[in-house]
Amino acid sequence: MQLESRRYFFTMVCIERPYILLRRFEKRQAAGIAMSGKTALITGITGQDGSYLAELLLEKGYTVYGLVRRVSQPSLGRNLINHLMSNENFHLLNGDLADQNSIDNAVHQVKPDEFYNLGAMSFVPESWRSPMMTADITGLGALRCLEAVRKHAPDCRFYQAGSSEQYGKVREVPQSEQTPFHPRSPYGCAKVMAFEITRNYRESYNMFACTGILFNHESPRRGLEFVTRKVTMMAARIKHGFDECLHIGNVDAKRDWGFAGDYVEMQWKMLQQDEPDDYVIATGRTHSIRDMISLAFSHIGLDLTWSGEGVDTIATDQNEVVRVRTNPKFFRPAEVDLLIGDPAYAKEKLGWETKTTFEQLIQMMVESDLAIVQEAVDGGYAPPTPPE
Ligand code: NDP
Ligand code: GDR
Repeated sequence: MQLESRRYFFTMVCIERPYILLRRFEKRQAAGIAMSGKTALITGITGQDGSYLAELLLEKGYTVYGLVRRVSQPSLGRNLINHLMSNENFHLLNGDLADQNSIDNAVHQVKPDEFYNLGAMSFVPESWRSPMMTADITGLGALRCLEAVRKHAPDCRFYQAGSSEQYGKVREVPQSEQTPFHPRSPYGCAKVMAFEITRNYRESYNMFACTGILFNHESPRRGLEFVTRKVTMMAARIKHGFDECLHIGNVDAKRDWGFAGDYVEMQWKMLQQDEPDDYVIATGRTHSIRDMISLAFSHIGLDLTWSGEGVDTIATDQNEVVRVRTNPKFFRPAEVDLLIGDPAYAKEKLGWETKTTFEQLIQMMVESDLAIVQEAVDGGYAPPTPPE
């Protein structure tokens, strides 16, 4: 090495870099922010949970790396994390859950302390249309992440995003960590595979690998194709006169719905325990799709009365206008009729308490969608429409 470059190397590595880090540390301390000094790698960072988890970890002083798929229009699909792009501790890496090399490279480069695998093909109906892709991304994707961690960062703690869809045709009510699985969709089957391989890597390689079996959690950041957001956006559109009627599938299914912002904290907590384990995260309360629609529409001043059964179900408002119609195309080849989680173990071990009620959640989502539609009206452009 030449004298000049040695000098540069010495100044940069031994003096400037530690100085910069020390100044950052002092700045954060002065701002009252605890420095964790940890590094996390998150797949699915552009999704609902990924965006909330990234915010939480950055607040805790983590350096956060998110794995994103290359897209031809880089600004598209990233709107949930746009507000984080200027944070000096937030970075994106290109990668795909279908591609072992890209995950290996990311783990090798970042050497994370914690790895959160939130990436998935997560929309259940799509899993019947694309079962191979779902098995590849949602199932094998988890194995690819575990392999990358095993090879390149074996001490890294690993979180797998499990799902209540693993219970499917439920064997007991409520569902706990002991309830056997009976998935009802290719998506549910892929999540069971991911769950089992995560447990197997824990047992085979002594890895700190956990699965959170999370029941449905929603927020204003939920994709428009999922039922809660579809309903709250349609309520907002109806309120502003863009539509008259919501077209929906099976309104008799029941779900245990919580707030995503609360649930990501539990994902983090699972990795802070002394021993790795699997946990059910749920509210312990269930509501039908029908009740959720009635509640959402009450926030726009419509009181619904339901009549008919199955595909003939409709709901009219207080002025006899039909506001909900059932369409067979939204029914699934096999349905998960009833989900209600038993969060007792998470309560005991993680101190889990539901902070946001179902009523608060739906109100928050309707208000957010009313604001989005109002903004579109003011801006003179078309408001978002849930996909058909
Ligand atoms: P979203 O659908 O909002 O986000 C899915 C994420 O996965 C997106 O960031 C998406 O990226 C990414 N992704 C999809 N395919 C690939 C791929 N091939 N390579 C890399 N990334 C990919 O899901 P949620 O945030 O709601 O859920 C997070 C996780 O939790 C998922 O695994 C989901 O299955 C699971 N889960 C969710 C529950 C819920 O109620 N929300 C309940 C139980 C489990 P892109 O933006 O490029 O599409
Ligand atoms: P789910 O969520 O399948 O539980 O998976 P979704 O909101 O899509 O469906 C919930 C229930 O609503 C019924 N439903 C409809 N669903 C949609 N999407 N659109 C409709 O028009 C409609 N009408 C009725 C469904 O039949 C179903 O019973 C979500 C995802 O986030 C998964 O990734 C996650 O693992 C599970 O939650 C837990």
